[in-house]
Amino acid sequence: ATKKEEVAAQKKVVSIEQLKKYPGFTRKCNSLKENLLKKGASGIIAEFKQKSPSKGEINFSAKVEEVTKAYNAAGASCLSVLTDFEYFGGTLANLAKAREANPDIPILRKDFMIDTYQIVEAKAFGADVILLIAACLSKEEALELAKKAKELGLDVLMEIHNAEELEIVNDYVDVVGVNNRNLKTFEVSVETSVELSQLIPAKFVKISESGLAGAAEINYLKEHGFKGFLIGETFMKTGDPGAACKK
Ligand code: IGP
Repeated sequence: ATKKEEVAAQKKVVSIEQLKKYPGFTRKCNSLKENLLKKGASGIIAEFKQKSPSKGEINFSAKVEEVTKAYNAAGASCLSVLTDFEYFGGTLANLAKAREANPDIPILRKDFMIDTYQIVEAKAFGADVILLIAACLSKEEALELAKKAKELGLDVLMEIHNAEELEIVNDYVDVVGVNNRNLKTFEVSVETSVELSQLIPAKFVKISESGLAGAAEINYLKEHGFKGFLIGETFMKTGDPGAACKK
């Protein structure tokens, strides 16, 4: 099923009115942007990702509560939980479990957001931040989704991977993420972040996403103004993701 069909089917099962009654819907959100700007923040956005289109299985035995708790204890600035099932094996249940285990750290719902229904759903299941992928959205769609997220008190992370996509970034966006992974070839290059860094208006907090493996790379990105670093596979592929995040 396409994401559109999937969302349409879900809407029939759980209405927006029902989602608004979930306890998560009325909680106060933790801000990713504020956390990244805190003095001494690690900037690490640690992701729970069990499989991916580029790598296949990464870690099917990991437990979301355990791993996210360990990331949190290791000093992550934010958690990222995949909820897309088809490509990443993620679920909304994983998001809810991560929230229950970690009340006070921002959590990003990682999915392909195309409908305001998913924004309400994100909040209801405990997210604080949503991802908007510029490559998947028109300028109008991005605006509608970002507006809705801010209305619900969520932070908005907009992902770009080239200069043209900066056109889609709007004033409701809190954080701009540069994806180092080329979505067509799956190749990763940290230079993508460095090249785009000067083009991103200073009012946005900048993060770098994908393919990050070590402290040297992170320091290099910090020199180019990046405050956040989204890391999944490097942690998840080890037997102990929390310990890997601590390093
Ligand atoms: C994490 P990595 O290479 O550290 O596992 O990457 C994250 O950046 C990646 O999962 C990601 C992603 C996305 C996944 C970035 N943008 C959009 C799904 C959809």
